[in-house]
Order: sequence, then structure tokens, then C-alpha cells
Amino acid sequence: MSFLKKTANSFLNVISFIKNHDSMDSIDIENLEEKLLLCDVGYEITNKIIESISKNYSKNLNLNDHIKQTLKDLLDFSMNKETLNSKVLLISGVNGTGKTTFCAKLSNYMKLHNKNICLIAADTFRAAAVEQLKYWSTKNDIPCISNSNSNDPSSVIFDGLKSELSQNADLTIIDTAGRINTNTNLMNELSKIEKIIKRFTNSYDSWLSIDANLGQNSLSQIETFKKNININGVVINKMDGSSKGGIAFPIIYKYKIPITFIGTGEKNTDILPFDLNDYLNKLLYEEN
Ligand SMILES: Nc1nc2c(ncn2[C@@H]2O[C@H](COP(=O)(O)OP(=O)(O)O)[C@@H](O)[C@H]2O)c(=O)[nH]1
Ligand SMILES: [Mg+2]
Repeated sequence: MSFLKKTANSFLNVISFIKNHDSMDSIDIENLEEKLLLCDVGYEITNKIIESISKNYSKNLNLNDHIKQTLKDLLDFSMNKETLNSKVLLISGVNGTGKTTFCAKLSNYMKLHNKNICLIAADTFRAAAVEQLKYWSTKNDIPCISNSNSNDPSSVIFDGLKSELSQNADLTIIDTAGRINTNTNLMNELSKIEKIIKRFTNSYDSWLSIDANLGQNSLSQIETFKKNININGVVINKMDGSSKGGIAFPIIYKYKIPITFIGTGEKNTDILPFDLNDYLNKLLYEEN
């Protein structure tokens, strides 16, 4: 069963709805719009898809091909798969979106790709979060730097990046505390963290973790985080079991931020690099 099953079903609904009509004129556009919005692609992309189908409609139009091509045309700006060239990666996001799990999964993924990885557990708000990352790091045999005596994430990150473990690693992945995007203090703290990282390097990656189940709400998270720090990638976690996988499209379309990886479960190995073409194929063609 594909992790995109539920999202694919929403797209299937759109396609069978159109197929059940003899002509575009006989389709209630509001109804079609509603069905596309249920795929979580947002208003702009919904309208683009309807516009394009209306323009090209014929009885023989292959809707799967057509929707795929429309989305590709809208989104296929360079997705730069080799995004992880820098030596430091900061993971931020709202509580419970899957940050810590993602750090664990990515470190394992990179290790399997022969990279030397170091983790920094900078969620100083919850001791359990540090323990959670340490658990995974032990399991994956990857060093994890933490400081149980500090409640200042910036200082943990400073010490971590200064350490030999990090200096010798190909990539240091930093896990941070979850922050609600409306809490100004916590958001300001992110800017401070970014300044610390910049003391070591100007070439770092900063990815926002979002929860696929939140659909359109994730867009406002991106909006606020972007105001406080540079975000050059988005990770969509919990794609398995979500019917809102269409959220990937408005993120790329609206913010021109690449989706870098997706989380497809709670296990160490439930991670996939995001590839637009594969994603569209899974969504529109695969037997789910
Ligand atoms: N099904 C599923 N669960 C996930 C995924 N990623 C994380 N989780 C679960 O979501 C919960 C919160 O994850 P956590 O990494 O602690 O989130 P954080 O607060 O952002 O660090 C945990 O129970 C994880 O096991 C995923 O891709 N799929
Ligand atoms: Mg966490």
C-alpha cells in the first residue's frame, strides 16, 4: 500500500467526477472546485487545474496525464536534489510535526549514504526530547551532542558546532524545540540560533518540518517561520495516513521552497527524498 493512498483517493475522486460527465459544460464547477480543494492543493492550483482541463477538454482527454502535466508545468522549477551540500542543517517547526524523528531518520539515511554525521540535541525545553534523540543516535550509532545542564539552545548549538565531533563530520543536524508560530519569544530565539550558526558558516541549510495532516494550516507556519529565519527546504512528515499530501504543491508553487524529504512512518527508515515526478506518478497512476 502506498503511503500516498489517501491523497491518491482524493485525486481519484476528482478524476472519476469529471469522467462521469459527458462534457465540461455539464459539470458543476463549484462542485469540482470543492473536490480539488479536498486534495489540499489550495485555491490557486485548483483554479489552474480547472482552467486547463476546461480549455483542453475532449472525451478522449487522459485526465491523469493532463493533471500531471499541469502540475509539472506549474511546479517544475529546479528542485535541486543535492540540497545537502552544506555542513550544518537546522531543523525547526511547530510542536509534534516530527522534527526529532526526522533528525533521527535523516541521520540514518545519510549514514547509509556514507556520510559522517553528528547530531546536536538543542531542544532544551524538554529533557524527553534530548532522550528521544539520544535513543535514536545510539540505535544508529551516530554521535549526539547535548547538555542537560543548559536551557539555552544557542549555547548548546555553539558548543556542539565547536566540538571536534561536529568539525569532523560531513553534516551536523540540529534538532530544536517545537515552537508555536504565534509565540514571539520563541520565534526570536530562532533568529538567535541562526546567528550562532552563522558564526561558524554561512553555508548552512535550514529546513522547516511540517505535519502532512495539517494541510493548508502549514502554509501559515511557513509564513511565520520565514519571517524569523531563512528557510531553504521543507520536510513533510506523517505523509503516511494523511489525505492532505496535495499540500506539497502550494508550498512549492507559492513559496518556491523545495520539499526536500518526506516522512512516511515512525521507523528509522521511513524517509524518502522528495522527487516531484515520482510523487505525481504515485499520486496519479500507482495502484494504491
Ligand atoms: N505516522 C508517522 N508518525 C510520525 C512521523 N514522524 C514522526 N511521527 C510521530 O509523531 C510524533 C511526534 O514526533 P516528534 O519527532 O517527537 O515531533 P517533534 O515534536 O516535532 O520533535 C511521534 O509519535 C512520532 O513517532 C511520520 O512520518 N509518520
Ligand atoms: Mg522534538
